[in-house]
Amino acid sequence: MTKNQSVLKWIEEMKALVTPKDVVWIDGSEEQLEALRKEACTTGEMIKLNQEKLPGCYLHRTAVNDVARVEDRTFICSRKEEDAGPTNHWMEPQKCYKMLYDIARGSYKGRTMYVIPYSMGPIGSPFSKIGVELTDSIYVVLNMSIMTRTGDKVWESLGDSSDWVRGLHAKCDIDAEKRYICHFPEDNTIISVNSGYGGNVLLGKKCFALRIASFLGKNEGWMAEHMLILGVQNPKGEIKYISAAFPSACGKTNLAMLIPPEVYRKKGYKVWTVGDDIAWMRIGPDGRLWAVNPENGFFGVAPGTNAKSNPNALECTHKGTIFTNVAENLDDKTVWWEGLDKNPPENGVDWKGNPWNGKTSTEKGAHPNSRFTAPAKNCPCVSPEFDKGTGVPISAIIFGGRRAQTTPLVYQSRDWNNGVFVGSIMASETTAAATGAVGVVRRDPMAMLPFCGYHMGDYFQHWIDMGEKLGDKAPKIFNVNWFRLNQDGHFIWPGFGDNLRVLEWILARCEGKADAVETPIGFVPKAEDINLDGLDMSRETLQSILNVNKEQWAKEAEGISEFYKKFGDKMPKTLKEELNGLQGRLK
Ligand code: OXD
Ligand code: MN
Repeated sequence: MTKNQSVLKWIEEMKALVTPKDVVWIDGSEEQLEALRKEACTTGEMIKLNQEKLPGCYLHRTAVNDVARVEDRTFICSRKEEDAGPTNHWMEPQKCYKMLYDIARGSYKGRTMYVIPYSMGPIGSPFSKIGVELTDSIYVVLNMSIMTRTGDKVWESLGDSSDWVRGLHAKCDIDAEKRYICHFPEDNTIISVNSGYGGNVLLGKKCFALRIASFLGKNEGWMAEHMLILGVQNPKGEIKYISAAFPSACGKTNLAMLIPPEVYRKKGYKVWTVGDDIAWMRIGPDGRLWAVNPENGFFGVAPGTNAKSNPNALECTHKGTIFTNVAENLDDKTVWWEGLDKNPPENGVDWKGNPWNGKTSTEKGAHPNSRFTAPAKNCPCVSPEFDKGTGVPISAIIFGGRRAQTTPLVYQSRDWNNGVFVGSIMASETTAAATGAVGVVRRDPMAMLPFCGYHMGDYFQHWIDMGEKLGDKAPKIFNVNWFRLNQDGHFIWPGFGDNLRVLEWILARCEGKADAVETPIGFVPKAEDINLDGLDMSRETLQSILNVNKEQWAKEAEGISEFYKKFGDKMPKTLKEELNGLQGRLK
């Protein structure tokens, strides 16, 4: 417990609002967590899995109407509407508080209020920030205990400071019509009602570590980004760190846990995972950009995770993991999802809780957005720096998306501001057209569209300001596209572990050790400078995905120009000049 007056006062206010039958303070002890797991199994909230095959693992099913983040019901309630910007939903804060309090009032009746103190980032690290989440869900307590550092140590670290993020979660009736995920950046407050799905209710993750933290970062001079962080160790034992932003379904967790191709492994290359989703980055005493992963676990998408696509992620899920909305195998109390293996259970239960025979059913066993919540320490390649709290120095920042054409395998921006431009135009195709035709392009700047807690024009300016402060110590900025298709609609680049070949060129560029060809969009590798040893790919094929097609890019520039109009006066002049520069070079 804590004597912190700002915490105690707020909890009293919230108790008076939601009227719980009792209050349980989460202390971080294994005994308390174990008692909660037992209770959740008794009530049916969780199912205990086969403890020999999956020790410490449990299964949970959400309501069928509550399986994903709800962007259309997510609000940024800054005092002024223009501060939320055109890419966020906005509501006037007092009106929103009233609406939420009316929904939450009395909703804990007969239920327990759990008080979860948590630290985003290692406790006591200068990067870290503290939050308190109140919830009426044991599932939330147990997930937060994996995803963040929780317990009494957090109170010690907070002391009597009032600098912490308030988070109220109330399950209410899981009524989709009254579901709201609301952020009050100026009050350090998050309120989430009528959901039990992770991304909406594990308030430390998207709500705090991205939406609230991006706002704090702008005001305090640091960055909260939707980025993985990985370290590449070369045969000399030197480790260089990269952070990378991709929209969902572009393989972020796979890249973060990459297994080097055999020829690289033999030479002694290794990849270390620091984070798979979020990076908090600050300028260190040496003037470089340093990053920590504020989370303590992985909330990964289960379908498609298998021994080939990501053996490290699969390994993470073998102990101490909570599965959400995957299929259950009743014969041996294990779990299954599409893409795990070719052996679905015959005697199973699908994610909706219905009897399910994976051999004959045409229905999916696991929801496409089913998840595993696994402790980071389970990861075979977790970085030794993970828990240190000093962060890792970032050499390169990578942006990427899924593009059938147009964007080459990799290119380097001309400088920092041009790199900010590259991030601001990030895009992915919503449909991977089998014919190779270009799908519908959705722009998702820096993969932050659903997560930026303030006006995106101001966010771009913040990136530009950070570059100014970093000066010549700034990381180099690159863009990658693993998803170019050939005329038959097949991926040209093998992806997965072979992406290390591209990372090697990127890191060589950072050290001034690799050549490049200048194009209108930036610097692309010479085909002979990407290592193809052990890969069945000709230099000509590689060249075909390094080429920059001026006509396609002229069309792209038109789309960017249209997209930029959205941000009105807040669109930084620097980025408009970057666009003009690109258009000029394309002529
Ligand atoms: C996530 C997401 O869950 O980006 O990480 O949606
Ligand atoms: Mn994410």
